[in-house]
Amino acid sequence: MHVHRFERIWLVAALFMIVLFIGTVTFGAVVAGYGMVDAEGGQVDTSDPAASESFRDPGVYNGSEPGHYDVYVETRRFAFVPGTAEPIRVPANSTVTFHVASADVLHGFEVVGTNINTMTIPGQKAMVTAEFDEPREYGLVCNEYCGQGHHDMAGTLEVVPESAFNATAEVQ
Ligand SMILES: [Cu+2]
Repeated sequence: MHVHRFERIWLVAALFMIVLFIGTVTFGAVVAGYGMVDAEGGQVDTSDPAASESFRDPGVYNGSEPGHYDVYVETRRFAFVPGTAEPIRVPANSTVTFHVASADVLHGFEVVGTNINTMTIPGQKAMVTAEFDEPREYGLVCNEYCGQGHHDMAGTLEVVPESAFNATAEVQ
């Protein structure tokens, strides 16, 4: 059977792209550790996340070790609580686990400029752990379309110098 030269070139190119796409997805899942929100965080009651066993009142909490913090964030149309009305503040040189739950519909929680990025699926708590070395301000955005105010759903994460972090006032 004769296959035209151009057709052969396109066949090879298409095959190459399929292998490339499967390769990037496999790399992300196996090497880079990207994954779906799983059952690890436990379930939350969407009508009142704070009342759920696996959630707390939104805010910053001391973690299990010194230098570790747990930050509980509710995503709701169209704000992060905390994050939008008042910034989330954590000290530099810390390890922070974000526990994020939706109080209504599907939202996203992305810390701009980092690889912290998760969906917040109603009824399911999402967890992401990250280290912050340097004082810096980060933006927060929702990247799942959640309604007519979605484009306004943004917030701030402040990583402040350790000396400026008032642990007793800022940690619940
Ligand atoms: Cu949104």
